[in-house]
Amino acid sequence: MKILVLNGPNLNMLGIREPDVYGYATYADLCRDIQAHAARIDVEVEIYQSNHEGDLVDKIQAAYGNVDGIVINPAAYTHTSVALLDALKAVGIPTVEVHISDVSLREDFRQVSYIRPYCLKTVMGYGFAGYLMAMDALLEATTCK
Ligand code: CA2
Repeated sequence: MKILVLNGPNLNMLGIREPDVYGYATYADLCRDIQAHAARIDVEVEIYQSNHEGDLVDKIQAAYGNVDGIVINPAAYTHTSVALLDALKAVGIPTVEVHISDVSLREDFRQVSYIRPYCLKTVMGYGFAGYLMAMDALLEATTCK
């Protein structure tokens, strides 16, 4: 099984500011946690981060036929991007939405997620562990079919 983990804008800045919301760990720490979990559950993983919406759309399209599941934290694009929703719908790959913070407890503008209706589930508020929970959910969903 191959999982693609996609991260949106500014997540490469983790650990640098807003530690009260996102913690002190860095993006490199997040990637290490994901790689270690992939090895534990015996799945292949590719991790990709971009600050550009079109790059994320391109990566989703390129996953078609090559990836069994997608974990995505679209960051700010969560709340704005019909393009990401359309790309996910176009490829039809099982997808889990992740947020490090609990967006349900934050500003009104973070209450909207354009991709959520497409996703198998949303994991929010568990920090980096949410990514690992999302990987487990995809493994379970795709092996229970
Ligand atoms: O909680 C999450 O994972 C978010 O997707 C993070 C996004 C935010 O726009 C979403 O509403 C919720 C922000 C990611 C940017 O993270 C920063 C990293 C370092 C310094 C400031 C922000």
